[in-house]
Amino acid sequence: MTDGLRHLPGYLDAPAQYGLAEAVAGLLRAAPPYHAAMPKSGQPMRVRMSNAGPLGWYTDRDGGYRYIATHPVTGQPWPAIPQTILDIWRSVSGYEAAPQCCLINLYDATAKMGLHQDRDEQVFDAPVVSISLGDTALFRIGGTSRKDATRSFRLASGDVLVLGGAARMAFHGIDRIYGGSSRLLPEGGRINLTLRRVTPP
Ligand code: MD3
Ligand code: FE
Repeated sequence: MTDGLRHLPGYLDAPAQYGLAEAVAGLLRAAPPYHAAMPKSGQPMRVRMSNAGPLGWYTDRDGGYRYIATHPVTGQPWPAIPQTILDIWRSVSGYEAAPQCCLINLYDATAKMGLHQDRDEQVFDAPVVSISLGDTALFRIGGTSRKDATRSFRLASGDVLVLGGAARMAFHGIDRIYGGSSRLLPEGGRINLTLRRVTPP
């Protein structure tokens, strides 16, 4: 069902988590978070987002899901992906080239992300690598059809998830955030960093 999924609980120790949280705070000063909007309906997503890297994932009512090279509000290029994050990709992805997108998802205690596939990329041979910081999330993953059975597990601060093989195209989402479960982030909530290769190397 989820061949190619690797869950690495506690991959990052506490100092590494604090370092990453600091790095993300810096990225968000350069590229302030926003609410992206669903195609056609224009319904804003619950999660606030921003990006680092040459290509940022974005959606709005008229343009739909896509990758763009500049911040939708400031018009500036996205900040570079910090070296510590590139090092994590290098260590776990098994992929020859660097990720082009580091999507930053910001969850408050009430935010969720509905079941979806990641399919806006030009290449699917690279895994997706996800890093969790802050409050624990309840993650759900199924198969390549929306109707397939799903299973759930928790993603805690410092966990890394590698989605390769069949899991790369699996439906997945975040059903809930356990508010107050971590003290890493002063304001609470959860940060997810999702690393993706978008174009062929
Ligand atoms: C399984 N993010 O940004 S991370 C996303 O926690 C996204 O914010 C969720 O889904 C989050 O697209 C889940 C884990 C994850 C990320 C990408 C995947 C699981 C995945 C791609 C394919 C299959
Ligand atoms: Fe996703």
